[in-house]
Amino acid sequence: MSGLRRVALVVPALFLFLAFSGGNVRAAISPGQEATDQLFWLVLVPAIGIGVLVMALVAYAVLKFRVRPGHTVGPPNPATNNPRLEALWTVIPAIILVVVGVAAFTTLVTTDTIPQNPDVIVQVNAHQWFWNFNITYVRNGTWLNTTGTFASLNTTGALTIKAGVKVKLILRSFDVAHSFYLPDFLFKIDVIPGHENTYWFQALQPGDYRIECAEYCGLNHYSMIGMLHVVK
Ligand SMILES: [Cu+2]
Repeated sequence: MSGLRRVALVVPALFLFLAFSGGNVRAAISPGQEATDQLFWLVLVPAIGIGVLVMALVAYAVLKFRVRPGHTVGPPNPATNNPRLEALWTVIPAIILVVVGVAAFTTLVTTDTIPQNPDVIVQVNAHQWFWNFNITYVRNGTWLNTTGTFASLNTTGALTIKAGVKVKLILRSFDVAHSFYLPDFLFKIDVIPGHENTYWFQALQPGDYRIECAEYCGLNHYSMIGMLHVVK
């Protein structure tokens, strides 16, 4: 086996190994995070393979066809117009684009379909410079909290949610534009004055997750940090 052929086999194998071992290290944090990560690896691994192949072909052509003593003139009748080759390099990228398009669309269906019957509705109120949460538990279409004694719970800075419940978010800003960012869940949604945005998540793993503001919103933007506590 030639050195070049060995590299052509080992490099994609290495990337596939890294992709699948890296992708499976942590259990899914939410359905949206899992779908987004899968799409990321599905695009990244072939993209690296194609990138390596193109760079290898460029390096091969540069070395093989460089101008050097005794090799200053090209072949007398270079081959042109190869319909088979042209069909291949049109059809293969088209197939890749269709696969990526379908995968991206199915990912969006998972991440952006807000449940019709959420277990909890959280109104996220963005202020300069803190997050305030109005938490309402929804059971059988009626608005109740866990104990059934009051309609909602209001907290600032931290939000506690049970693992597994479907949470619908209604996001409002009371001053300037902010952005509600849950890095571990791989989602970010704008919070804009005068407009309500809605989104959702379902936390699958108990733990503490950072909430950040991802839109520069003034002097203390950096301190606009909150915490999502997911409990069993
Ligand atoms: Cu902000």
